[in-house]
Amino acid sequence: MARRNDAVAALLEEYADLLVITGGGDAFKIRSYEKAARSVAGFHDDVSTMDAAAIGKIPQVGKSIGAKIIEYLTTGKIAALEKLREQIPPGARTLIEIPGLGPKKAVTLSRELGVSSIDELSAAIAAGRLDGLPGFGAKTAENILHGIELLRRNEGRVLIDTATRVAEEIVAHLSGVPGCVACTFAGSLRRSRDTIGDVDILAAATDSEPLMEAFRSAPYAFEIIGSGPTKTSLRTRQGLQVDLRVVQPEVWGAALQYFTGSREHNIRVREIAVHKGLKLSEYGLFDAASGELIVAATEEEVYERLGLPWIPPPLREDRGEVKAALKGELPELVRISDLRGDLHSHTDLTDGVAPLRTMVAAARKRGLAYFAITDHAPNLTMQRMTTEKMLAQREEVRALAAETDVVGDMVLLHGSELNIDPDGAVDWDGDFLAGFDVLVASVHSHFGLPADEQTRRLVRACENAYVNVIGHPRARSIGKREPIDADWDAVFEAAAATGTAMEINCFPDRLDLSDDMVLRARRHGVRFAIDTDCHSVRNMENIRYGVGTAQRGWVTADEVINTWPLDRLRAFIAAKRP
Ligand code: DGT
Ligand code: CA
Ligand code: CA
Ligand code: ZN
Repeated sequence: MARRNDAVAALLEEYADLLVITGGGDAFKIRSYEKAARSVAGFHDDVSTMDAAAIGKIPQVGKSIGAKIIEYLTTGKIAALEKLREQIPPGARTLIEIPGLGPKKAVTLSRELGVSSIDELSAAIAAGRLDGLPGFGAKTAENILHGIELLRRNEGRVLIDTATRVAEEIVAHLSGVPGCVACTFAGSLRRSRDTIGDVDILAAATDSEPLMEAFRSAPYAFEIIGSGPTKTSLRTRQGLQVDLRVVQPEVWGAALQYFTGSREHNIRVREIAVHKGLKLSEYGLFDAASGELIVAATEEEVYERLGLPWIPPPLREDRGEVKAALKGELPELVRISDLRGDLHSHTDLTDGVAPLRTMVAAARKRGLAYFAITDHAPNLTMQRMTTEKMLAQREEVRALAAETDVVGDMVLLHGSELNIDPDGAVDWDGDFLAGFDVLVASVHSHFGLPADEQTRRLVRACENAYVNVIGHPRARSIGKREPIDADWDAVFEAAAATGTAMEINCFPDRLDLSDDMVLRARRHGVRFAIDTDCHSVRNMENIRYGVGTAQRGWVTADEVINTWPLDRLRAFIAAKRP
C-alpha cells in the first residue's frame, strides 16, 4: 500500500489554498497549513500507522491540524475542507493549476469572465476579454498565457516519483495474483526518463484473465479505458494512464525488450536483426525465412543472439548505444551503491523539516562515508540565515561528529548552499568561505536574465575558489519554470577548467542537470555531484532518480565526485583554493 502521507499533504495544501481564496484565514494560519503539508510529506513514518499522539508530534502539525489528519484517516474526509470547497466556483480550482496564477486571480477570472476551464480562459484572453479588468494588465495576460503554454507542454506527463509510486503499488499487487510468473514496469519509467507519459506494466502468465480481472477491479482503477486478453488500459484517480500487457512466460524477455523501448532504440535493434536474416518483435526473435522462433525468454538472450551485450534501459534512446554495444564500448554506469557521500542537504535551521541530528542519522543509515550539511546562506532572505547561526551550526556539527553512536564512521562536512547573485558573486567573502569544508552555489533569483548575463554569472561562480558544486545549474522546475538561458558550453568549459562540479539534483521536479545537458557537459570533461538536496529524511529516497538521470547521461562512477573516497574529494576541493 502506498504511504498516505502524500494524500494528507495534498489535502493540507489544498486547505491552505482555499483559505487564501476564501479569505477564511490569516497569513499565519495559511503558513501553518503549508508548513504542516511539507512536514507530513517529508515525515519518515507512514501517518496511517500512527496514533493521534504521535501525529500531533510531527513537526509543524500540532493539535488542530493533527485532528484533521485523524479525521481524514478515519473517515476519508475533512469536513472543514469540504465546506471551503463548496464556497468557491469549481472553475477557479482548475485555473489554479496554471503555473504563476495565484488563487485570488483565479477566483477573479472565474467570477468576472465566467470561465471554468483552461481552454475557456485562453480563448477569453485571445478575445481580449481581459482588457480593462482591474489587476490584469498586458504583462499579467502574457504571464498567464506563458503559464498555460507550460502546462500544455507537460500535459499528460507526470513526474517520475508519482509514476514510480503508482507503478510499484501495481507491480506489488499483480505479483500476488495466483498464476503471475513475473511482473515489472517497462516503458519510459524503466528507462528513467524525467517525466512519464503513461506507465507500462508487463506481466507473464499462462492465463491472462485473472491478472486482467485483478487490475480492472483494483482500488487504483478509476476509469477503464479498454480491456482485452492481452492488454488493459486504465486511468488512476489522478488521471495517470496505466497499460497492462500480459504475455506468455516463454516470451517474457522479448516482450520486456519491446515494451521498454524507446521506439527509436527498438528500430535500431531491429535493423541489426534484419541484417542477420532475423525478425524481432514483442513475441521473440525469429528466423526471417522459416519463421522459426529462436529466442524470447530473457532480454539477455535476445541481445546476445543479435551480437550485443545487454544494454541498460537508461541508455536505450538511440543516442549511440547500439553502436557502442557492437564495439564493446558501453559505459559502466554509475550506481546508487557507488555513492559514498551526499554534498547537498538542509536541516530545519533553514527550510528543511528535520533537525540536524535526524538528518545525520538517516544519512548514516544510507551507508554514506561522508555527509555535507549545506543550509541556505543569508542572501536568500526568506530563510533568515545569519553568519552567527551558521557558525553556531558549525559547532553543533563538530560536536555531533564526536557522537560515534550517531555518526559511526561517517564524516560530517559543514557547508552551505550559497546564492549566486546576478553578477556571479556569492554571500560571503573568501575569508569566511574558507571556514567551510565544501560549498554548493545555486541560482535562486533573477531567472530571466539574458543568456549572456546568465553565462557570465555562472562562469564567475565557477571561478570562485570556494565554490565546489553548482547546485541545480539550470534552476528549472518541471512544469512550472523553464530552465534559465545561458551558453551552456561556455559554462561547462569553465566548470571543467576550474574544478567545479555540476550538480545532478535528485528532486523529481528538478532533475537538474537533465540527461541531455549531462551528455553535453561530459563532452567538456565536467565532473558531477549527484546530490539529494534533501530537506527531509524521506527526500533521501530521491537518490534513485538522480542516479537514473546520470545513467541516461552515460555517466560512470569516476566522473562523480561524491563516489570518490573522502581523501580524493578533499584534494579536489583543496586544489581549487588559493
Ligand atoms: P511515455 O509513455 O511517453 O513516457 O514513453 P514510452 O517510451 O513509455 O512510450 P509508450 O508508452 O508509448 O510505449 C512503451 C514502449 O513500447 C515504447 O518505448 C516502445 C514500445 N512501443 C510501443 N508502441 C510501439 C510501436 O509502435 N513501435 C515500436 N517500435 N515500439 C513501440
Ligand atoms: Ca509509457
Ligand atoms: Ca503505454
Ligand atoms: Zn538546496
